[in-house]
Amino acid sequence: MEEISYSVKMRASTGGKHVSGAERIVSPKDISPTVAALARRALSHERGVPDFINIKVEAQRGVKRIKALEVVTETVPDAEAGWRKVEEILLEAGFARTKEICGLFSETYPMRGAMLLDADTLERLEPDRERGIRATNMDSRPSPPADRKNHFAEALALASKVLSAPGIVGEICVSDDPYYTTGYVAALGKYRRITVMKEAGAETGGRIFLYRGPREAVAETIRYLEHEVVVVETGPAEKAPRRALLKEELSKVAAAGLWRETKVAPKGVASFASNDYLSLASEPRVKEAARKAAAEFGAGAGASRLLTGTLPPHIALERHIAAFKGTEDAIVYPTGYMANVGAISAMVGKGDAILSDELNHASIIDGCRLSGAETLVYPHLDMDALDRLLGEVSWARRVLVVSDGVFSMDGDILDLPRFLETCDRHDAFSMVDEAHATGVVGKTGRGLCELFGCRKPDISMGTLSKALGSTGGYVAGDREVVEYLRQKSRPFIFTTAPTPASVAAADEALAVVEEESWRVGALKRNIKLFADALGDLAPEETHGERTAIFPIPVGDERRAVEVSKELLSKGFLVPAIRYPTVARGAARLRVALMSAHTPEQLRSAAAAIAVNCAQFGGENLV
Ligand code: PML
Ligand code: MG
Repeated sequence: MEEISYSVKMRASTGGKHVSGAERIVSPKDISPTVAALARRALSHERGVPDFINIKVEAQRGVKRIKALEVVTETVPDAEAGWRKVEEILLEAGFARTKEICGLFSETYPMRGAMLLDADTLERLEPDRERGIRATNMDSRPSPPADRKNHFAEALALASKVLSAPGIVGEICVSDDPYYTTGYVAALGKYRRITVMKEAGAETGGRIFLYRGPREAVAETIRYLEHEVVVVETGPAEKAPRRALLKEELSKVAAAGLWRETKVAPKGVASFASNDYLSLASEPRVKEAARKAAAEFGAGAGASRLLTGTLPPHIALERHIAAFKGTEDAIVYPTGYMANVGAISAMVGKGDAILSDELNHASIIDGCRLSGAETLVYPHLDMDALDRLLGEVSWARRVLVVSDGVFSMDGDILDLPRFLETCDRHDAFSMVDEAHATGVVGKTGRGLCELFGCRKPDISMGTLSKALGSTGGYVAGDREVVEYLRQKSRPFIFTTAPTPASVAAADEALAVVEEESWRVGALKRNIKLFADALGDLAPEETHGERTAIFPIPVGDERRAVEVSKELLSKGFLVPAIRYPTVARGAARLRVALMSAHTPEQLRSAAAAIAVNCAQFGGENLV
């Protein structure tokens, strides 16, 4: 044990409001790195940059050493179950008025320290109710890194000190950090971690210390809690078993209302959840093409494209896409996701820059990450911001600007002429993802260039999986660009070629789109009919055009799921879209229209949506 120890305490605030606080007890040689680490911590708190950082270093003699409480993890599915667990533990530990004790958490959030409660009479014993009791002057061995918050290690040290105080028989803690949902009950020598004690985002929390003993001894208990210097020996860090870690993460997902299921489309309901906009997945011509290709070329391609996996259907489809898009060449990937990841990561790398719209699809974001280029995110559809940012990346060797053409969760459309003009002026590569535009936007469904009557981006990406009813992704562009991708794009090179059936199906679907122009026309009529029926709930048109995607804002994640369930019970499948697909608190219903919807289905769905969104308050509706 060190001869003299020093306590190092950091408090950071902005405009008098607490931002971050932490403390360590260290030997003299560790003062300087600890001060540095605590300063870094103060400067990196998500609550913001502090304007005042106070770091106090004080010699402490007579440091007391105690053992840490034993840690037990209680995995619960949600906060309700978490609180049932708390009551169970309190009963087991011999407390009678468990409900009343738990109920007092409605008063702890504004307090700076803990509530000190007589465990039996529930009398409040803290001299200053606003301030509460602040358990400080403790650390653990080993001590967790000081430069960032470790909720668990710091709470374990605190709880161990608190339970070692004279007269203290228990502690209950709910984090005051809105997104930290794990809490604990300390009693009978154990620290029982409860995986969920509040809903994510809830501004609640606090601590209650339970006391049993004579009133005359309370002052000594408070002195011990606030001033006695205690080092807690935790031994080797608790290694949560691998499975327990996964369970804990899963219960957090559930508690936040973000649980997802793989879904089978229910029978007998009208589905507004499909991207099969032109109903080509079930078109007999398309299915027949898939069947024939499988019969002739096999179920799988058997190798990657650059070995022997390239078969006649692959060559035919790439030519057909180039003709349809009016480009020199095209390259096909097994999925749309791979097309984005593959194109972006090949076009730019270290030393390069990407400018990416903040609402771009996850596959674009993943492509940016994989590329190793510096990614700058610009505000949604803000071409002035894009222009400004492009002026700031002159250090980059190559610059790529990437945007969805139709945004998958909002259904709005990129101003392609301005986008291209801006990219050209700064000599940046332009890339547009037309996953939700192909087969939908433009008079004959050829996408944004057709809508605007403008030239093509350097990289026109799209999928075969939505309006084209099959599966896969493509990039269309000049010969040089496409050839470059064939040589450099790892998701193209290092994977087995797409199946003959999926490729032949997409090829046939393209032919149907070209030959049966009524399909695109029917989809456009349905879009107009639905927008009229929705009235004020319909999103604004962009560039005089609507797409097949209608977002209906709800806001709260759980509420969006409730509305979606309510609609399903009325025969309409309209999915709720939640974080992480969209931002937290921006949950919505997402309606996707198809050419095959009947006018009656569209009108009744619009009416049911209007009723249900009003019924749920509608305060988030614009
Ligand atoms: C806090 O510091 O906000 C309280 C943290 C409680 C930690 C619970 C745990 O992870 O064991
Ligand atoms: Mg806290």
